[in-house]
Amino acid sequence: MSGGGFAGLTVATALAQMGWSVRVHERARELRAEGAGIVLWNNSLQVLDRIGAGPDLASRSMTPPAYETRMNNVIQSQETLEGVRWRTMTRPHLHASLLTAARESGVEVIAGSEVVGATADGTVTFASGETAEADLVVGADGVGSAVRDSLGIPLKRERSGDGITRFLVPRRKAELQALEPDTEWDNVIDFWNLDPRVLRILYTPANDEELYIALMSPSADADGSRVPIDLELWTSVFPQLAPVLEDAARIPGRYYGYQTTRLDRWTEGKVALIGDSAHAMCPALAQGAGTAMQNAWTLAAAATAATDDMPEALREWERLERPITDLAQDRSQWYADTREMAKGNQFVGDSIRTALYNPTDPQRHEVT
Ligand code: FAD
Ligand code: 5PR
Repeated sequence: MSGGGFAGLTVATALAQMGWSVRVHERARELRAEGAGIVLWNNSLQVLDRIGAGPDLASRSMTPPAYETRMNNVIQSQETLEGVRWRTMTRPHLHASLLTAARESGVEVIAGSEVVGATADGTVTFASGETAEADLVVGADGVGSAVRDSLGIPLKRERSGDGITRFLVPRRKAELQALEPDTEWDNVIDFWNLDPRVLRILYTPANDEELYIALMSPSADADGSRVPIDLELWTSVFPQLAPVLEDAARIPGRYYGYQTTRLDRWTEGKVALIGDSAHAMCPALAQGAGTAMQNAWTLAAAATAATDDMPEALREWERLERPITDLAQDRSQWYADTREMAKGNQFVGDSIRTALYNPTDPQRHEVT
């Protein structure tokens, strides 16, 4: 396993529980998640349940009453998402839950170990110059994947004009309530302003104490995409969020441009790619990590069921599982290009299909 992020820890845990002996090589010296908050849906929550991470995850995460969308502070929709499983949490909490599950399942996690490449026959090379052989190599080393690049798999990158800076700050619910008493401050609130200037704040409570806020602006807008944030600009457009914007302004922050990566293929011999190394996507549907964990589970199951031909089993896994991830990538890119999310009622039809998928259901590909 190359990479100890959400994809790598999930596939490692699933494989270990299915009887494999598993080693995760993580480049960073410390095992922790970068970034702020995250939304997960049924597709990944099913996987987290199956690998035993569910209860720990639930202890510090929440399901907000609704996903609200506003345009110029006018409510467009409040989607209560009846019958849809979803939860919000911080990234560090999700990572810690996965790491606990991995260790309890006997996964060996080696920090400070950088992978520089792999070959189709299952040989992995490390920055130290050492090599190792494996029956299955998984490249879960993120959007800049060394495993993917070493295999020379052709890819296409599509960049968007918009990008985002994300923060974890204290909830300050009472202060927000004092400023806007009629607002349900436990909701996810997607505050859009398109006119006269494109500025958006996605407000996501992650638990009782922590709030995830993501500030979006076009990369061409120098003040909007500046970090640390331009407090005066953001509070002038979103005065009701002033208390939490003041906290965000004290954090250095980093502006990420949206992008999609599409590969010719996700596998090469005994090597499979999952997560951002294979299918990085725009965050609109909140499915980057979700699809990473979904594909981690299905890959572990497919590799475990493989008899003597691992490369063929991996190709068949990609054939079956890739369409649902392609759909999430396409929909997320489309939302990023059109900003159609600003109209509200976004989680319907094809835009909710990945979220509803259950990768642990053995009957999921049967035509009914
Ligand atoms: P990563 O999290 O990038 O992990 C890769 C790991 O590999 C890292 O630990 C890295 O240090 C390690 N590594 C890298 N290179 C090497 C190497 N050579 N050798 C060894 N180790 C290496 N997704 C959601 O599901 N919901 C959301 O709400 C959501 N919001 C997002 C918001 C933004 C602004 C962005 C940019 C993304 C968002 N995503 C979301 C997507 C999500 O963050 C990613 O899809 C997810 O983190 C991918 O997991 P991963 O394990 O594939 O990659
Ligand atoms: N949803 C989530 C998110 O974090 C972002 C978006 C949508 C949970 C941005 O980070 O549309 O950009 C989005």
